[in-house]
Amino acid sequence: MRFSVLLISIFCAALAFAAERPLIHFTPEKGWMNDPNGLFYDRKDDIWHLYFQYNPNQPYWNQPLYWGHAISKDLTTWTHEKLAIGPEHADEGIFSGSIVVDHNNTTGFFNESINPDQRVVAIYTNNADIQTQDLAYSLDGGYTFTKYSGNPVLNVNSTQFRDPKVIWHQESNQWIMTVVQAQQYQIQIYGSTDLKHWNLHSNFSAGFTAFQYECPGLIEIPIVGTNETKWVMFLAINPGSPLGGSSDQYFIGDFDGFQFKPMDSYTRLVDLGKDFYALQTFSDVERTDGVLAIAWASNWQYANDVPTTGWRSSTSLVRNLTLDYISTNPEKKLLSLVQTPVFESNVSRSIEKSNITLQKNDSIDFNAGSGVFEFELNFKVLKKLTYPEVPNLDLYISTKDCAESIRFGFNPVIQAFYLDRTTDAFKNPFYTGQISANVEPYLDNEYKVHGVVDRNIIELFFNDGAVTMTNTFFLSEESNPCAMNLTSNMNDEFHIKSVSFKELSV
Ligand code: KTE
Repeated sequence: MRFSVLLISIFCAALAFAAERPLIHFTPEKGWMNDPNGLFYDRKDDIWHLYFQYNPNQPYWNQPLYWGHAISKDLTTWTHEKLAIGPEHADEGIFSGSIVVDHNNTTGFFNESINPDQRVVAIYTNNADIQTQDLAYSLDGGYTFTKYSGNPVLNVNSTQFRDPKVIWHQESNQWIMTVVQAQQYQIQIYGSTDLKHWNLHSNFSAGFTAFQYECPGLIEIPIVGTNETKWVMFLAINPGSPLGGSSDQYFIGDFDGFQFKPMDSYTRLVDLGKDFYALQTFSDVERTDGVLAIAWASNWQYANDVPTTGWRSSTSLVRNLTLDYISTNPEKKLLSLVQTPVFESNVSRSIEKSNITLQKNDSIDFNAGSGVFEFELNFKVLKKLTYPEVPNLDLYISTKDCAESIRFGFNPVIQAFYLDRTTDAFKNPFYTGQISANVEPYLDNEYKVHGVVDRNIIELFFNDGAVTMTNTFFLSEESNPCAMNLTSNMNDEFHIKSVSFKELSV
C-alpha cells in the first residue's frame, strides 16, 4: 500500500510540475525564445507556420541564435519542427525577419514543381560584425531552407540595421520592405521587384523614441462596418518604453507604395500591458480570415530572469486585427486598432450568471483546476462615487489553496482597470507589479472584459478588444491559477449584467 501511495504522489508531483507550461500559448520546446518571425499561411496544405528567435542551448538570449519553427492547424496548438535557419558561426545570429510566398517566382528560386502557394522566401537580418538583410528560400514548403548565394541583398554597412518585414504591394506591383535603422530612429521603406535588388523609397520616424526602434511592419487593415481600409505602421521600441522595457506602438495612415503618411499626429500603443512585444502579422492569409498577428509575450527588462523551468517565454495568442472608431473620452472617437483573440478549445466546465447586483459579502466563484480558462464579464457601475469612497470590483485569481493570488479589478472613481501581479515567486526590480488600463465605458457606465488566463499569462480584451492588456505572472512553485472569486467591496455599486467562466482544454 505504502509503495503505491509513494508512486501516486511522485506521479502527481511530476504531473503538477510538467503541467506548468501555458496550454494555448506557444512556448519553445526548451531554451530561450523571443520575437515571432516568418509568420505565413500555407494555403495548399492549410498549415500555419510560426518561426521565432531561438536559442535552443540555454534558457536565455545568446548566440548562436536560430529561427526555431512550429506549425499549427488551428493557431492554438503547435507542433515543434526542426531548426529552420542557423548562423554560419557560433558568435552570429539569424535575427528577426519575415517570410513571403513568392507565388509568381519573382526571385527565380522555384521551378514549376513547387506549388505557387509553397514558394517560401525568408528575408532576415544576419547578425555578424554588421547587420545585413539576407534571403533564404525553401523548396519543401518552409521546413528546410537554402541561403541565397547572392547574400546580402541589402547592406548599409551598419551594426544596427534589422528586422525586415516584407509584403507584396499589389497596387504598385512590388515587394515592400520595412526595416529599421534602429538607433537612427528611422523606419526605412524599400521596394523591389525580385526580393534581391532593393531601392530606398522613403523613411518614416514618429512616436516614442526610447533607446531604439525595432521590428517594424506595414499592413493594410479593414475598418469595421465599411469596405474601407487604412494602412497601419507597427513599431517596436526597446528599452525605454513608457511602462519600462519594450512595447509596441502603431500609426494609422495611407501608403502609396513609396511613402507612409500618418492620418494624424497621435502615437498609439498596441497593448497596455508589460508583456506584448515584436508583433508580426502573418503573410498569405486569405482576406476572409482577416489580418492575423502574434507577439512575444515578454519584456526585455526581465525576460531572461522569469522563473520558468527549462524554457523561457511564450507568444501571445493570435489576434485578428481590425480598425474602428473608439471613444477615448466623452467627446472624442479615435480610429483605433481592435484586437480579438483567435484560438480553438474545448470547454470542460463552465458557469454563467446574470443580473446580479453585488453586495459586499457576495462572491461569484469558479474553479478551473487546469489553470487554463477564460471569462467574459459585462457590468454596470450604479453610482457615481467620489473620494473618500474607493469602490473596487475585484477578480481574485488564486492557487488551489488560495495561498497566493493575483488581483484584477476596476475602480470607477479612477475609471481604470488594474492588475496586481505581485507574488513571492518573482522579485525583479523591473517586473512592475501593478499595471492599469484606462477604458471608456462602451455604453453609459457599462464595461466589457474578456480575459484569457493560461497558467502564467493573462490576456485582457476590454470592450470587445478596443483596449488590450497582456501580462505574465508567476505563482510559487509554478502552481496553477485555478480559483476565481469575483467580489465587490461595497453594496449596490456593481451590477453584473452577465459573467461566464469557462475552463479550457485542447
Ligand atoms: C538583441 O537586445 C537586442 O540582443 C535587441 O534589442 C533585441 O532585438 C534578436 O530581437 C530584437 C530584434 O530587433 C532582433 O532582430 C532580435 C527585438 O533576437 O526583440
